[in-house]
Amino acid sequence: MSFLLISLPPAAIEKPHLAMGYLLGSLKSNKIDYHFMDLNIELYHRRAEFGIEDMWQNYDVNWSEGDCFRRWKTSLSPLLEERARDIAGSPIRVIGIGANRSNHKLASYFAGLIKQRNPSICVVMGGPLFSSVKELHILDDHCADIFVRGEGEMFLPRLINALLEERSISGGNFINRMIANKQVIDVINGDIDAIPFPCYDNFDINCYRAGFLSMLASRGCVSSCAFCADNQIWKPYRGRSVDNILSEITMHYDHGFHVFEFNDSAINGNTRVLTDLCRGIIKSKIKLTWLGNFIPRKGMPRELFAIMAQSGCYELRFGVETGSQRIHRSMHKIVDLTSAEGYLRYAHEEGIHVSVNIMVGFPNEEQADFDMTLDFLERTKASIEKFSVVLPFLIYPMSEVDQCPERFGIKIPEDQHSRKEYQHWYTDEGNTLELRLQRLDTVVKFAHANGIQVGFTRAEF
Ligand code: B12
Ligand code: SF4
Repeated sequence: MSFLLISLPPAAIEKPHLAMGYLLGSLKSNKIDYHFMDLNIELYHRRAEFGIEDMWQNYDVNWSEGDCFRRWKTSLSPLLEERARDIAGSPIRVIGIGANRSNHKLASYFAGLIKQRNPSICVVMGGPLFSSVKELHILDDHCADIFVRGEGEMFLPRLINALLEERSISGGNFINRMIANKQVIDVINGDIDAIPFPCYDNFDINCYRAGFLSMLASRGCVSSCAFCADNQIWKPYRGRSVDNILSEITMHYDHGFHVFEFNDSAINGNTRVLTDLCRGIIKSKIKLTWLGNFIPRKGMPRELFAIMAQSGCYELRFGVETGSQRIHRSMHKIVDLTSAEGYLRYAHEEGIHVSVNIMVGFPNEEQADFDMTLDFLERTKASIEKFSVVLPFLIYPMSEVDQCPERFGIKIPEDQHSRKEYQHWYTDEGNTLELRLQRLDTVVKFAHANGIQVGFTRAEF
């Protein structure tokens, strides 16, 4: 055994973490001698033992901040030290760790424990955290030997082979350089049909919800919303072919998986592919259930909703955000509100559960815009089952708004030390946290008054 991939918390607990599945699929098809340590699911199942029961709640707990950081460090250190000792004394020579905004301190700490005990082990870190230089600066210089930015599947096997054979990496499609005192390899993302299918052989599948898996039919997004980081992380938008997606679905189906959640930014990035995919599922006669995100943009035919329903679509999450087309223009979001009203109704008529994402308080949102949101909801409430996400506008790290707050008239208070304080931004026109919370409260009350479920919201902001 020469390579070890580690999944750290917090990561998915209902179904296996898709990125890990993809990386394992690629290691397997490249015949790398590997092992997988799913510390996320192990710790989740042992959470009571360590007094960290609440730390996966809504995936909204930041393990790298304040009290949470202190809590896991105190309770998990003995276990992590033991694991580090085991790894250091094993034949493993290269370790891969996936890091995100929430677990980067845990990733650095664990990697540090391993390196202290065996400095010759090479630590490779990858994951969505490294997409911007700003994020690279927050990491300790020595927590890993190599930082990989971008999609890992096609590159990691080449890197492991090179490291094990102590030679330089062969082939192209990457840029190797020093950034923020770190060796950073930027992978140039390629054709996603060429990526081997995810593999879940190494997961303890009984720990997850039965028959449930994540899928990805595309990477990137056809919209460039200013508040979102996904379009910055995944560039450019690339879709898989229908045959490729169908082959993967069939493979998982044959292994007993029949509920699929598409993690795509939007399942309707390419309407033709979506239509053909649904037709392909219907033709194959496999009975599955699926759900995904849907951008309510122009040009989605009525028939598409019928085909989606027939192919097993159970729920669509519509990124409506606001009922003001003016605010959509400011957000750079390609939503067409007139079409959106129709889509919510069509989906509901076809028996698809309609979830809607709402965001209040975009920097230039005025009372008249907010009233339009309430009017939109009033007109469409008969079709809506749930507000999947209802939030005050938050500045997401790496989004356009985060990178250029002044472009949106945003002022950031100087005394902010944490993500929470960062959300106290305001504009000279009177958009304050207090106002955003009032608007949030109005939408939540609207939901309760109309029997609409409320999913993810953050009342404490
Ligand atoms: C679906 C989703 C979830 C689901 C995951 C379901 C599942 N079973 O996989 C749930 C709800 C559980 C979830 C939880 C969280 N999520 Co989330 N999630 C997403 C979303 C929408 C899609 C993820 C996905 O499937 N991507 C596809 C896979 C293939 O990509 P990937 O994960 O980035 O992995 C690739 C590369 O990063 C790299 N890579 C990854 N790990 C490693 C390791 C090594 C060694 C190497 C070399 C490469 C490598 O190769 C992978 C394959 O190409 C993304 C947004 C997006 N479009 O990516 C946000 C996103 C990943 N989530 C994010 C966050 C912050 C979280 C949370 C930490 C929440 C929080 N507390 O804030 C938690 C926990 C993170 C986790 N590890 O799961 C951020 C990460 C930002 C950052 N800078 O770290 C994103 C980018 C959203 C955003 N725009 O802010 N998430
Ligand atoms: S908010 Fe949704 S539609 Fe907009 S860029 Fe992000 S993923 Fe795409």
